[in-house]
Amino acid sequence: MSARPLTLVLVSTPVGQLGSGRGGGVELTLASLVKGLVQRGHRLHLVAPEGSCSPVQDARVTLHTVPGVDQPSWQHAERNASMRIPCNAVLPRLWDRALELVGDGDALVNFGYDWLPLWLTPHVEPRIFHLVSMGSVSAVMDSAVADLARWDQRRLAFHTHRQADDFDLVEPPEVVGNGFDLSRYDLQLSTDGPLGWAGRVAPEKGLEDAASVAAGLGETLRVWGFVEDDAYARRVESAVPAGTIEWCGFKPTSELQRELGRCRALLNTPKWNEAYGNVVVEALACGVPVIAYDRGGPGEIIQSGETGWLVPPDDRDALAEATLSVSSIDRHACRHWVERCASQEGLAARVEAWIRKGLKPADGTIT
Ligand code: HBI
Repeated sequence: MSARPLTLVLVSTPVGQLGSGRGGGVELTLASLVKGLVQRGHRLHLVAPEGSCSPVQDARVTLHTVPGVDQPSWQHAERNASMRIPCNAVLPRLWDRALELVGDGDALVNFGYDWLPLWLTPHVEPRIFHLVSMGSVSAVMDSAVADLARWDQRRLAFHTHRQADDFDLVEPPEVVGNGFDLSRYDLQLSTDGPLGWAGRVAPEKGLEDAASVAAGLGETLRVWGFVEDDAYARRVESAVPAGTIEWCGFKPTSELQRELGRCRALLNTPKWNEAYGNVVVEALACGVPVIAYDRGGPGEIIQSGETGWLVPPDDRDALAEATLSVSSIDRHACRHWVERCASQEGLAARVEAWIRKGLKPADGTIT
């Protein structure tokens, strides 16, 4: 007998409206999951900051928005910074609304990387689940995750094992990967295109290394992404010959995939423990091999020699060397990996299984 459909309340990140790009990778994850869960017959309430747009127009998805001030981003806070709640904060309002809505629902799923929802979980009757969106960036968050893991680790899921390894857990982690609407990405087979780089333009993404490799090869590097840190972008640009970087800006998926798909390779240079690496999968979905530091999620996603090349972290020479061998990668293999391991259908199935497991009584009694 197929399990009955669930009613779920999904709570978005408090660091930006859905659709603004300010929420980073979690926006893409949420959009994929909303589509995938609806396709599986579930009913969704989506709670997000005022000004957000729903990723799908569907009678089974209801968007609820609340006003308030963005939560300061943890990834730009000092590791030992205190938890801050701004005046008129959107975060507590998101949770006021979510807890009101879950009355007729089965569970809440949190996509924000914040202390409050983690702390709340053992104290409220509704079942709250957390898809953790980053690796370790804050001591306050590390201990909140560790505390919840000791209360009931089934409430936590991660995108990759490398991300989960950052946290003090009590049993093997639930790893759900990520998922994309592959109908939005077209496989392109040209192998003589430019080098590309994509992601939020901020220090933890390591653009300077990719720019240096492109400059060393006498090539232009096409750069897509939201410039989050202008001073950093200017520092990167001034460190290479004029014209090395072609800034392509933050593009909607349809434009991004068309332009990105023309690249002969994507360079991926994370300086932090990237939880997953959405742009890596977006490139692979278009047939673009990825040359990346063997660090964080990208180091787990890329099958070196099959869908790209992994090189020792921060080794610019190895990155340049690997760029010369990218023609040996079969671009079909890049697309096939995504179809097998990162479709939105697959993600929705893995997330549903995670939630259903967590809804069972902890002592394993049969309900
Ligand atoms: N910081 N406080 C806070 N809360 C979030 O949800 C959050 C963040 N920083 C970055 C972020 N989320 C997203 O960019 C994730 O996709 C990484």
